[in-house]
Amino acid sequence: MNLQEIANELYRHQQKAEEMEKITLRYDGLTVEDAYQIQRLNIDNALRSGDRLAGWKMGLTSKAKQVSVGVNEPIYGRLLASMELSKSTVHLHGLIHPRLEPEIAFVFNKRLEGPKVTPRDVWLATECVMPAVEIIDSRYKNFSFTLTDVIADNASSAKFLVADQAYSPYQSQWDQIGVVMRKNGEVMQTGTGAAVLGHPVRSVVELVQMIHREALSVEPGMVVLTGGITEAIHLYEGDEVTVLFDGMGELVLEIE
Ligand code: OOG
Ligand code: MG
Repeated sequence: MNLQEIANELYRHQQKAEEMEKITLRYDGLTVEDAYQIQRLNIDNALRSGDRLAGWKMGLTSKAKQVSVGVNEPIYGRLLASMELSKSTVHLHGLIHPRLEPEIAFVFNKRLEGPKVTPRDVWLATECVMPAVEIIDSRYKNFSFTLTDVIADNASSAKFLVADQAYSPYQSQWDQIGVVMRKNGEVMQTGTGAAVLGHPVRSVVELVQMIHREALSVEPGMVVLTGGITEAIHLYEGDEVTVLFDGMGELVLEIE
């Protein structure tokens, strides 16, 4: 099995926004470790063509997300600079079957590494916390995959947007932040920060421990998305999505 070839295939499908069969249907015996290796090789392709690693994302850190995709454990993915939206108008061009989910983002001013990192270490390394949304887009047909498939597909990463306003990590109890997501005025999903592993800081702890297995770390300046608080909603041209974070204003997205 040539992991580089699988990575190249996924990369092509990401670039062209063309859906594909699950890789686990075609390659027998792929492990989770292989899948993370494929993810890394895939991202190396992007880095070689001039992109930059902007940070990390955790996925499937809430029950709502796990149930909606039928995968029961947290995963991580890599965020590229090219995935970050700088304005609230989003073009669906280049996406296959995009969905949007509310998240809490951390930005760091110190390196975080090692197998024994604690929430205290995370707070000491955190510059700010921000409301965020992620647009995910599986490259697999019907948005259907196993744990191994979704890891290889960079945890369905596509785009993300963080709020204009940053907050002190100590401003809020991030597990108590309520979120209301509306589409075209209608409430679609509601949730609370605690949905993410009890507290979003736990997601950062888990990430640092997971990437330590590959001898990697969270670097100063990087952003980490801690995982969807609610189930993701489908996006279509013409939609207006607003995500209200208690006491922290609203993120508004116009889908074109
Ligand atoms: C996998 C990515 C999950 C999250 O925040 O839970 C994710 C998927 O749902 O396609 O980004
Ligand atoms: Mg997400």
